[in-house]
Amino acid sequence: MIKLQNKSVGNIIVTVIVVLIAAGGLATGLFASHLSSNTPVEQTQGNLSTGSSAPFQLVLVITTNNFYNASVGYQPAYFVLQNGTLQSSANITIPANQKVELTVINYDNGNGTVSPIYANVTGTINGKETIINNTNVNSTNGNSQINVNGGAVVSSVPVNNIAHTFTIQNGSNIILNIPVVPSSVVQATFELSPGVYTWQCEVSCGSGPTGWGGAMEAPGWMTGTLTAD
Ligand SMILES: [Cu+2]
Repeated sequence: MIKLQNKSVGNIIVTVIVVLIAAGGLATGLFASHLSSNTPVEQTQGNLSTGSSAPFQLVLVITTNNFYNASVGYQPAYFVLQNGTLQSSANITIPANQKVELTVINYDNGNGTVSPIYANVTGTINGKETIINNTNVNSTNGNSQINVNGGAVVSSVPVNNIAHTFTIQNGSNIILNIPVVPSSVVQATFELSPGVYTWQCEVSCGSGPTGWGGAMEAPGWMTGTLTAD
């Protein structure tokens, strides 16, 4: 009886091992078939994202009253709006050779001094930008002469009514220039070839006698890099 029981225990152990091996084989088979069936799906998703006409969304927010340091005080700054939070604009990354829809939300209600060449929209689709909202125009205090009624599509803005610009230049060649009027939301679509670019606001909105100190020369404030890859 004892011997028989031992045999039974042995049989149970063997059975358990066989079941485990079979289950392992089945699991491996399932995993392998899962992998093989997933491979073409992943390729399709990759094709969809790279070949899609949906533009990459880049949202920049300009705020004022950002504490710079004790001697300069408060300065305006660009931020990148990402996952619902404001993040540094020191190093902005976008996909290369893909349409980028840029939205600039500008909370700065003041204008500044800027060269007239930066009043022109440059480097965007059709050389235009859309001003979606401009509280200075919509209020009785506005002097921008821009009629915003559900969005104004413009190729330039009045030079005396520019708060900031988002500009990329290669020497004197302006690759991208988005003039942003006070208290506005501006939208434009552009595309860049691969490279590491420097972006700069061309309105002297910083500190010092020329207004080119402080924020104007500090990455993450009114300048920074933009990497397209
Ligand atoms: Cu600026």
